[in-house]
Amino acid sequence: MLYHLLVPLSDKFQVFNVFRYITFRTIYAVVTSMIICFLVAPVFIRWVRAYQVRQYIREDGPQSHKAKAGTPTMGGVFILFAVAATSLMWANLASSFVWVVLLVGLGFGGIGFLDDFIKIRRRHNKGLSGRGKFLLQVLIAGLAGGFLYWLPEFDPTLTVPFFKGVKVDLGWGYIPFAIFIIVGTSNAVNLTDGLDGLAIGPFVFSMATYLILSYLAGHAKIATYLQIPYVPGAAETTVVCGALVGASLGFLWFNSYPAQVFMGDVGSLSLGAVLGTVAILVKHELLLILVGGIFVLETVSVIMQVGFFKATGGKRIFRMAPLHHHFELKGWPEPKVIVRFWIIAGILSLIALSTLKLR
Ligand code: 57M
Repeated sequence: MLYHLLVPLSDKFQVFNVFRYITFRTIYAVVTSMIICFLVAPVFIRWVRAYQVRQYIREDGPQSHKAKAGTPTMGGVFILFAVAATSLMWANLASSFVWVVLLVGLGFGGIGFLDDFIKIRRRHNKGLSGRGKFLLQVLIAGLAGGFLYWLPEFDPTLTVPFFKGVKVDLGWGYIPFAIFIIVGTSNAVNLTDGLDGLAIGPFVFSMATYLILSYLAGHAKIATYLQIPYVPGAAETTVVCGALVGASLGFLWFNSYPAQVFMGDVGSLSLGAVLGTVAILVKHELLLILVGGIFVLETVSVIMQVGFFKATGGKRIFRMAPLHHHFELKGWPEPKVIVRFWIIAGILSLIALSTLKLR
């Protein structure tokens, strides 16, 4: 909004020229969405307490989680509100990339909201059916993938880290690939969100990494110098990434141990889907394996545990999956598990950025 209102006035008021710059608008998108979270979260937490929108703890979980029963949940509602309001305020709304990210986030947030709402209404930790949730996710991700595939200025080919200039043309197969990335990342973040701040911490590192990558990919000279694909229009995605980073930091303020609020599926599904979508938009999809390494590790631990459990008639590789529960049951205090996962997430983000030079 501010971009459209103030840049045209920059002839008369020179100072408004600053609103042309993506760096300026991104910095203030981070600050704005964090402040919105600081203002809205306390009101939201009081409201959900009053209306009993509280977490039901599964019986088969770690005993330490019993104390968490009743923690307000669905904090993802104010994360999404902060991101949407900030993007509308600071982003160039003529950018189709901005709308793809926002609509995927709101779509997956709607699925998560429905899931959380059913859990609360039925007073236990089982919400939407797995199949129903999955089909809705595939539908929204498919619409996003299809839109990008047919978007004239978007090149629907796959780039490979470390190999400059290598492009894999999947043809219309790009659409199921995009669905896999978006739905996979969404569910990976969802699985990870099992300890206070455990999902949002690595998400801040991942989204900050893609904030940098979207800025680099969106500028022809920089992209050419780094020999990464130049993606016209990707730079504007940087502003939405800024809103996501700011809202995540604002949420972490309240979700840090001991959590005053959980994000709920409305938060984890939407944030994961948005991370996958941005990775596709800036054409660094495969790098997500590194940037989102914590989410990958957590998901792989579940696949290994369930697979081994079925193959051996009940034996387990880990004490419990996902991986964070394994360390909890090994006796690591919750904060130690959380901060160590953050440290790994930060290192993985740095290594991912280093691949820009390793080409
Ligand atoms: C998402 N949700 C948390 C909260 C959060 C196949 C199987 C691996 C699936 C997996 C599962 O149920 N995943 C769903 C994890 C839940 O958090 C809520 O869900 C939202 C995110 N979707 O925002 O609203 C619990 O996590 C804890 N929590 C915190 N702090 C936070 O900031 O402490 C969440 C956020 C909350 C709270 O206790 O209630 C969850 O874990 O359900 N299943 C599991 O993760 C279960 N693992 C399992 O079944 N392992 C088996 C399988 C793989 C064979 C095994 O290893 O043998 C474990 N999770 C729990 N109890 N809580 C074990 C059972």
